[in-house]
Amino acid sequence: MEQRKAIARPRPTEMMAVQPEYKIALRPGDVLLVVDVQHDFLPGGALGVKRGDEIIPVLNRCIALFTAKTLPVFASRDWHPPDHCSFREQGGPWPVHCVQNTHGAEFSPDLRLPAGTGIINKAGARDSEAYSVFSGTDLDTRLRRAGVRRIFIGGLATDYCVLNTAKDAHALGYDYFVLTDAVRAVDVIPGDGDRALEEMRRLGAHLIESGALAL
Ligand code: VGL
Ligand code: ZN
Repeated sequence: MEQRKAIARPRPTEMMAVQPEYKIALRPGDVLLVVDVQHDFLPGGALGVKRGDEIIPVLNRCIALFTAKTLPVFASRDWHPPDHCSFREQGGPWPVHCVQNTHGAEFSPDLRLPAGTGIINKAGARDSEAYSVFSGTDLDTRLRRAGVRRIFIGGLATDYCVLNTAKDAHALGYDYFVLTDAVRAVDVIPGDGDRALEEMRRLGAHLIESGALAL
């Protein structure tokens, strides 16, 4: 009998993404939302997300597509005061990260944000955590003013800010897409990122690879 090699099973993230031949043409009403691509969430940072840097070239290609169609790009920053309640010193779960006006809170210089990018600072109040980019910000107002209907989401981290942003996008009635090759997870518990993607899919998120975006 011939011995057959085991066939690698696709990871859930890959199975849930649409096939590359599936194309989504960008149109007026679309926005790209780049979540928290800041030094502290990148490898070597205070709360570095494993392989988080791999999403930067992917996001840069997305930014180029949106810019080519003169569609808006928004970018969020986790923007904590030095004594934020999410820090361990205050009894929270995280190391000190993304403190306002520090190097760790700056966008990666490799991320090519276009002139006119809408900047959203979040979680700036000491006593409340805010993972969603909608939480305590004017993002919804600004998107509505810009006539946005479909939100394309990439960034960090899948299991925290991306997940909670997607939940709010759902609650607010937007059509929303998660760019599966443009997100990475903290994975405090292994599989958190894949479970977050599954939860978003269940809520109606379209999980797509960035290669599906077309002009
Ligand atoms: C985030 C943990 C703590 C995120 C922010 O941007 O996903 N995660 N603060
Ligand atoms: Zn934070």
